[in-house]
Amino acid sequence: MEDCLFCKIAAGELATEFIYSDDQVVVFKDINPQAPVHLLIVPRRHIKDLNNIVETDAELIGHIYQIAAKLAAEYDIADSGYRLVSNCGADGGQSVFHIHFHLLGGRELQWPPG
Ligand code: D5M
Repeated sequence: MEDCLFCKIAAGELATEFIYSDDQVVVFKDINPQAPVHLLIVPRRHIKDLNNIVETDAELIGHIYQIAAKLAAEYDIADSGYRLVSNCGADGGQSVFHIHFHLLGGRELQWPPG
């Protein structure tokens, strides 16, 4: 999608170092980290937000969760614990309207979030 920041990052149009990438997703460090580990898992295909997930995206979403667990193990936060979050809409705190999943860990996270 034109003028979408995460579409441009996924397409390699911006100088962003990928922690992980495959044919379905890219993963990179959040520019404004909220925890010692703060990665963004982003599907290559443009989906605006959680409201736009459809039945045929089930495999993609499952894949994203698998990648999150794999990265949590690689970053040594699997045992201590971590959070996978997708903000949706203005009240949900979404600022980039290309769906993405925040993988946060490396410190004790508070609940409820702000
Ligand atoms: O999360 C959007 C997140 O995207 C927010 O935590 C900052 C991050 N961000 C924005 N631009 C970049 C670039 N260029 N690289 C890495 N991270 C970025 P949301 O849930 O939509 O508020």
